[in-house]
Amino acid sequence: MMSQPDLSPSVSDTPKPSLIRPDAPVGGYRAGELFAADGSAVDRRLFIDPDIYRLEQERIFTRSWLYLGHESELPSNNCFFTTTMGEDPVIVVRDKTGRLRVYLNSCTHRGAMVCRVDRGQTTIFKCPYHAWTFNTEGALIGVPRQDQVYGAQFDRSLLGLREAPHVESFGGLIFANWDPHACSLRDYLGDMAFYLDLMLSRMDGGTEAIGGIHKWTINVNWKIPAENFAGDHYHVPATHGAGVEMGFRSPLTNHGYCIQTGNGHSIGSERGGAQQGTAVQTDYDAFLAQMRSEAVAKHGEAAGAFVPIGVGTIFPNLSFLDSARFRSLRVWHPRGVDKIEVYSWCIVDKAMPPELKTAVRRQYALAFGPSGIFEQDDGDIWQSVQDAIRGPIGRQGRFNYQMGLGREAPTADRYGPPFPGSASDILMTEANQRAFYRHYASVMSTGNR
Ligand code: UNU
Ligand code: FES
Ligand code: FE
Repeated sequence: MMSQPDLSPSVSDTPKPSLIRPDAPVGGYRAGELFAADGSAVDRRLFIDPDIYRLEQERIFTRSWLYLGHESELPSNNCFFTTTMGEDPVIVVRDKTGRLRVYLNSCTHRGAMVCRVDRGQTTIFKCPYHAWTFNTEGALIGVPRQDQVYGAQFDRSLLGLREAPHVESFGGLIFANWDPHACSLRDYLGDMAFYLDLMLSRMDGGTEAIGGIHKWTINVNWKIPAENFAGDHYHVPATHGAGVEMGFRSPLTNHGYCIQTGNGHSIGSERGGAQQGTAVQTDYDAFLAQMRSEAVAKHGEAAGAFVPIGVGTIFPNLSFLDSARFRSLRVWHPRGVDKIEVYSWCIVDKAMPPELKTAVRRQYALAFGPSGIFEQDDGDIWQSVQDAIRGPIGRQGRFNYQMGLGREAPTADRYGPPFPGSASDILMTEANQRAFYRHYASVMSTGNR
């Protein structure tokens, strides 16, 4: 296993993080009004102002690679599911040739959702409003009484479903991007791809999502959970104190890493992994040991410390939680400035024995499903944040992210090659949140992705 890192900050090897340009316009504001240059303070209006929210929808959610679902949800051709990219509803389909495609779930006639169910298998989408019908390639193939009511000059080929220009997957995770000029998903993930690989491709055959998707609503701005999962270990002893005391979670130490991998993505990794669950589950311990040795064989000794990998957020709103008991992916779908819909998946290795998959799913549901003890702890506090910043006084001032300032250094200097990104030498730091908001500020002010 790895040796303990030196805890003294090394000034010489601390990379200069990109700073927020104070004069850059962010909607009707200047960036300097909303952010400290290093991301260590963020204006409360970011979480409550509808104009900022509208700007986020345009600048972030139409230009970022957004996670839609797991490839295992589309096992055969003509399978589909529906979700949203920001506020825009989409249909994700594996077409008749097996290609993944994403369509705006809105009829080109007069806007109705052409698909009203969560998932299924079909060769056509028939709009319930006037019954225009589209195939899984998005083409308009059926128009009731077309000859009678539209005449000869009507061109169906111009009226196909609006299609997202880029759809790609990484390690079984399907993403799409509305921006015609988007970089590749691989480039967008950047150094995060290395760690995602450690989480998703440990075993031959990769992962699958099991047990459907949990969906629920929390009255909170989407950035609060995104920054929490970016690596807010500091909240664990307080927010989840009761669960820890009752033995449903291993107590937190300050040993681990907060890693910033660029583009606003980051990982928080508790050494050895959090044991979140109801009981000792020796089967999973044995399976983890096997996963760890495979990771070590592939990437060297230090990789063992990243199995399980911990928590993390992939900018803007995909988070993961890979603990010593289960793995979950979740998307914090924005539904207005003060509301989200959470989609949450339980992920397992296909190679796991079936009984272990069942046990893992149970541990996930009891800890981080919609009624899970830790999910409930977080959701309750997050709603209280939103309630406390709604009023005219509450929306004034800034949130604070000063913890662990200046302790970041190249990950490889601390943990050796091949580990990319920049890392803090302690677990309890807000380095990841600062990286999230520096990237957020850059996207919001320049529109760059
Ligand atoms: O419990 C959580 N939401 C959590 C735990 C988040 C980040 C780090 C550890
Ligand atoms: Fe962190 Fe209150 S102590 S929000
Ligand atoms: Fe939490």
